[in-house]
Amino acid sequence: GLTDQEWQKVLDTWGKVEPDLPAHGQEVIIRLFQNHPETQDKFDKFKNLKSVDEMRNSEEIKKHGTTVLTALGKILKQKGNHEAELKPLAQSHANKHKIPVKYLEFICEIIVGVMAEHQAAAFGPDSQAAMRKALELFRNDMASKYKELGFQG
Ligand code: BLA
Repeated sequence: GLTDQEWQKVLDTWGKVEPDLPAHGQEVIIRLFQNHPETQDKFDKFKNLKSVDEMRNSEEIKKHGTTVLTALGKILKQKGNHEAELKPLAQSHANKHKIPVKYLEFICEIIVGVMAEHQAAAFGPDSQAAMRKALELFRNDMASKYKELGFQG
């Protein structure tokens, strides 16, 4: 787990991201698709988007990015006691969307990268390390739920 101090750092930085979730979310999804094109195939609704320009102009991408970061923010605010938030998410991601843990790793690393660029001042090395720990906890707990559900992930 994380210390109180580490959670404090995670939530302080998240507070800087929150006023502009759509811009951060849009950037995260576009970068995910650019760096790991196989992830785009998981989205029926985004399969038609070919260029970065098309992605930038897509309101749906912005909307999905906002959904992702809103859900993640709710999880982080539980400081590890996120069972109620994680359960439905693991269920949909195992049974319906079929998202491997590897893809969760991809997006988590991209989230850290986007935060580092957009929030450089608020996101020093200690905060980055704390955020990585929090995201690792999220992924590990998703992975255990996947196992319970029989999804190899
Ligand atoms: C949908 N993803 C969702 C939803 C939420 C999240 C809340 C809508 C509700 C649901 O279907 O359960 C949450 N998505 C997240 C979070 C992260 C994220 C918290 O990416 C990351 C921190 N989901 C993934 C990854 C992919 C993914 C890595 O975690 C793709 C590589 C896909 N999420 C995905 C898909 C949908 C979805 C395909 C359905 C999209 C739709 O058709 O509306």
